[in-house]
Amino acid sequence: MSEIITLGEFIIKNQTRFPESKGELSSLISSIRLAAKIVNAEINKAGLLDHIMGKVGDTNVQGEEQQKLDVYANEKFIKAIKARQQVCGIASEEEESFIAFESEQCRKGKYVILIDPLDGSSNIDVNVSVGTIFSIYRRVSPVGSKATLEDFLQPGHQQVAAGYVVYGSSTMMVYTTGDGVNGFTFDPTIGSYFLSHPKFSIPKQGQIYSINEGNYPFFNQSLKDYLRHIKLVDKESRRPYTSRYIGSLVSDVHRNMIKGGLYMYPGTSRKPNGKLRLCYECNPMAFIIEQAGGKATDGVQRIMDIKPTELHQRAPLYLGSSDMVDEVESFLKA
Ligand code: P6P
Repeated sequence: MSEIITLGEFIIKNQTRFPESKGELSSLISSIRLAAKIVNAEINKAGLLDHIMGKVGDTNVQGEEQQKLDVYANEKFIKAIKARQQVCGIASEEEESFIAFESEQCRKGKYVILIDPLDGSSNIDVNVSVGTIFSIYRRVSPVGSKATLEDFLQPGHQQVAAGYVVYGSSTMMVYTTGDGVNGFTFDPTIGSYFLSHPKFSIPKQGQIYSINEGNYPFFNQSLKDYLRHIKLVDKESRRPYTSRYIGSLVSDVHRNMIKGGLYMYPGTSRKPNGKLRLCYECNPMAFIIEQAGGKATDGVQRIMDIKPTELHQRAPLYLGSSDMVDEVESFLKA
């Protein structure tokens, strides 16, 4: 039995990696831990309490129906993060613009955070797993001033931390601060997260591919050629691959992290930049995947090298096992 380490103990043990941060980053990650517990408790009751089921009637900045739980999750994460007075601002999928925290203490914060508070929320009403995604940067604006948009539009390789919470058959928090990826499973009987998946390492090759093939008519020919290739029967390369698509980025990526695989949300003739948002979905997942030994590209370039120009901009995403990303890129670049 490996050593029993709580997430709190792990955060403290690892904060020595950021000598310039006097525990700010630890406190910030800890606030995410707390908010995830609160959201998890509500998600687990979603089938019982109609006040959190279904749609809130509004649409978010993406024009997507807002589910009541993603509004709830957004409020809880913003409140928990703001209360720690460690970040100067936050950007969220559910907020049109970034929020610059006004207090003097917050303006001294060295970090900004971007979140997708409840990704895959359309799955809530059908009891399929959903997730939270977060990304943390050092601010580029002067400490003591108000956060600026530039603080949030940094390329992904500038991230100091990124992670996700998957509210699945069990609730897990998986995150990196640039020194590998570790997974913590929540024990609701104790109310703590325990280290359950130390040092994630995604297999270089896998046989699982995740894509919404309902969009096939709108894929470009090179992607269609790849999808045909992986369906051919070839014992040596263990083709045909297996299709697994949950419709929840966090869940599909989490499975691929463990078993190996490739998640794709490509650009199409209808949506040339795909559906996923660069700043708070693609970049944090790319940081995590690369730290676990995988790859993440937009089909042409490394996701984390893209310089964002808009907070909610979208990017095509291919991420997972490095050999599988290389293989699909060989078709896309042919
Ligand atoms: P589609 C959820 O809305 C999400 O952002 C990801 O979590 C998921 O992988 C994808 O969109 C599903 O999109 O178009 O296949 O339903």
